[in-house]
Amino acid sequence: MYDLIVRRARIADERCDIGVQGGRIAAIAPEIPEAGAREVSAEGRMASAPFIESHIHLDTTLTAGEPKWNESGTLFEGIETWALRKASLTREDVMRRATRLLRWHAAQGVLHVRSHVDTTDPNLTAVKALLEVRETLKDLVDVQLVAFPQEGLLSYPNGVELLEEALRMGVDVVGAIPHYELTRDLGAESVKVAFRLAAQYDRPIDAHCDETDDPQSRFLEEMAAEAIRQGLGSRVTASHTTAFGSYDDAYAFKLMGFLRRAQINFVANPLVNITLQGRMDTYPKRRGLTRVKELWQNGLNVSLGYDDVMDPWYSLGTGNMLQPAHMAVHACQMTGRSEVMACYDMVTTNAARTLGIEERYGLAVGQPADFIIVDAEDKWDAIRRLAATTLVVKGGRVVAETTAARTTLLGEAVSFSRE
Ligand code: 17E
Ligand code: FE2
Repeated sequence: MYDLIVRRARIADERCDIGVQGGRIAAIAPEIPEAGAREVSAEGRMASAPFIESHIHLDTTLTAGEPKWNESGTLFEGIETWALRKASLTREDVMRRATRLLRWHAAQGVLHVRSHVDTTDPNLTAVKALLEVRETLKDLVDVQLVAFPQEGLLSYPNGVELLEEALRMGVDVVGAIPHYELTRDLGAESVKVAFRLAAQYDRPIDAHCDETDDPQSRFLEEMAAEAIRQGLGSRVTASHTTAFGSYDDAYAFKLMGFLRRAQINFVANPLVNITLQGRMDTYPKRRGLTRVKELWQNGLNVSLGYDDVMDPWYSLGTGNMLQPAHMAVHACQMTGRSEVMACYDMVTTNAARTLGIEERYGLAVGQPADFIIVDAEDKWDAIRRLAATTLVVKGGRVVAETTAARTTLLGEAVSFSRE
C-alpha cells in the first residue's frame, strides 16, 4: 500500500506509475499493481523533478513602481530605485512580498529557490525577514539565502561587517558584486574577501560578477583563479557574467580554458539581462548575455534564473521557470534539438548542481517525493508550449493542482499537441 500513486505519467516517452511512501519515491514502474491511499492520474502528461529557481531577489520582489518606475531600464537606475525603496523596508513588508512570490513558485512546481538578499542596510531588515520566511515556508519550498552586498562589499560603509553578520545569523551563501565596487582594485579585493569569508564560515560562494557590457570587467578570472587555487570548484557560482558576451574572442578562448579547470557554476538570467544590458548601445545592439551555449558546450554547469519578479530591474514575471528557459532558447540561440532540451535541464538538474543539492534531487526511487506533472509530452514540448504544471508533489503530499486550459474552436476541442 502506497501513500500516493500518480498513475499514467510520461517519463522519457514511457508510461509510468509513481508510487510514494513515507515521503519518498518508493516505485516507478509501467504499472504498479498495488493501490494507493490516494491515487491521481497524470493523464499521460510528463513527470519531472521539480523546477529550481537558482537566482532570484526575494527582498526586492513585488516593489515595481515603488517609489518610482525605472524609466531608463538600466541596472544602475534599478540600484538607485531600490536604495530609495530600501529606506522604508519593514519586516512585515519583506515577509509579505517574499511569501507571496514563494507561494507562486510552489504553485508552479518550483520547490528549491536560491535568493540573494541585500546586506547593504545597517539594520539588515531584509536578512532578518527572509531568514524567518525560509523557516516558515520550509515544508513547501526549500530556500537558500545569499548575502549580497548590493551597494558594494568594500564601497559601502561597514560592508564586510554587515555581510559577516548576515552569515553569523544563518545566511547560507557568500555573495559579492566586484564590478560595482568603486575601483577595479577594490573589485579584485572584494573577490578575495568573499573567498576568505567562505572559508572562515564554511559557506559556498555565489557572486554577481561582471554584470555590465564593459569588456574590461574581468572579475570572472579572479573568481576562477581563487577557485582553482583553493580547489573549491562546484562550491563557487558566478552569476550574470554578462561582460563575457562582450569579451574579444582571443581573451574569451583563454578564459574558457581556465574555467574548464576551475569547474565553477554559472547562472544566466536571460529575461532580465536581455533587457538591462545593451542600453548604451545604439546599433548594432548587444544581447548582453553571457556565453551560455559555449559554456554548456565546454561541459560547464550552467543554470538559468529569473533574477527579478516585478521589481526595479524587471517589472514583469510570475516565477514560472519555463519563461527564462524559453528566453534562453531565443536570446542564446539554443535552438537545436539537444539545445532546447538543455535549456530545460538548466532550470532543473543543472540548477540542483548549482545549489549543491543533487544528492536529494531527482525523479528516482529513494529520492524525496518532490516532483511535478507538466502538461507536455517532453522537455521540448514543455518549453514550446510554456506548459502549465498541473500537479506538484512535495514531501509525498499533493500541494498544488492546476487545471490545464481547455479551448474549443467553433464548438470543437483544440489541442496544441502536435498530433
Ligand atoms: N542587483 C544587481 O546588481 N543586479 C541585478 N540584476 C539585480 C539586482 C536584479
Ligand atoms: Fe541578480
